[in-house]
Amino acid sequence: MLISRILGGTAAALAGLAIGAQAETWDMPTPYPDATFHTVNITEFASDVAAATDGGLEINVHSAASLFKHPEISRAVRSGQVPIGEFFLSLLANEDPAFGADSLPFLATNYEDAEKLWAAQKDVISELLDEQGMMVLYSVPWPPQGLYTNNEINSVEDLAGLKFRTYNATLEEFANLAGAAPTQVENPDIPQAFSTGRVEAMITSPSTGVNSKAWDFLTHYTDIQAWIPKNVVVVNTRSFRRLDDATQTAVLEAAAAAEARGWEMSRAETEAQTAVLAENGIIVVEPSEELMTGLRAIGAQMLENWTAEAGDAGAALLSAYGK
Ligand code: PCA
Repeated sequence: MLISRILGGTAAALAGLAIGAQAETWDMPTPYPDATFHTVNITEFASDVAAATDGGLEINVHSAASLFKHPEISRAVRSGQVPIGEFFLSLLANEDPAFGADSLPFLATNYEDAEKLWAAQKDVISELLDEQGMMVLYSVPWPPQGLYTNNEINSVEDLAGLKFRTYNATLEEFANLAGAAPTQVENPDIPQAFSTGRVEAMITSPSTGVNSKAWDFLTHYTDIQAWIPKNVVVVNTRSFRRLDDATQTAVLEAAAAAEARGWEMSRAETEAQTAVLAENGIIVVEPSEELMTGLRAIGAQMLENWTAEAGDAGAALLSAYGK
């Protein structure tokens, strides 16, 4: 009795060890809160990987920049501190302008064009990340970016002097050209930045407006549909290669499914979350012709600056995109 119990226990312990030796856990830092559709999609990606590998690879999602601050996530994956992570693609525009193409105002403003732009960007970006020991798993866009304010905005002049929340260098340039006063605020800090008066206007998606309860501190949403920026999920190449073949395949298949699902979620969010803004009292406005003309002029100026900085590689990217 006793012996069999001991032997049974040992067998169970050995089985546990065997599973323990094979199973791997990946910590995955992401910048956005749990309710954000990107995070929901990533959670599903993680459970797809766990299911396809019978628990052999568990991805532990650390949302809302809880493990690394957003600007540190790409470096954490690059250095192998974590094997996988998500970040806002255009944050890397300071390394190469190609990363910032999707944040240029009025270059791609609908999903069809956003898909073409991603097709034109993907190889260039994959190569740049490969040089840093990273691989692109997939990329998902935010809905078209709109303008949140506390008054009706009829022209670019109405933006003059507004304390403007920004999320990357491109948006900062935009705010400066519009005569506003840019301040970088990370996504999870938006409600506090508005309630304490650090900022009083922003450009972002209906999704982020809803996730940050914009109606608590803003009154107007002007649907300018200015650009469609993307998040990207990357892995450290060495961490990926250490996985056995079947696990690598499971990750790539789950990534392809997450990309397709994410683009669908994004499209669906555009209308649904704009409606939620209105339901909560935000006045949703179609932009005036005067405002759009002024904003497009800023976009043209920014594209010119970008093209000058991006040189031949930038020209090739734009021609692959069809511009
Ligand atoms: N939401 C993110 C980035 C773009 C978007 O729509 C943010 O505002 O932080």
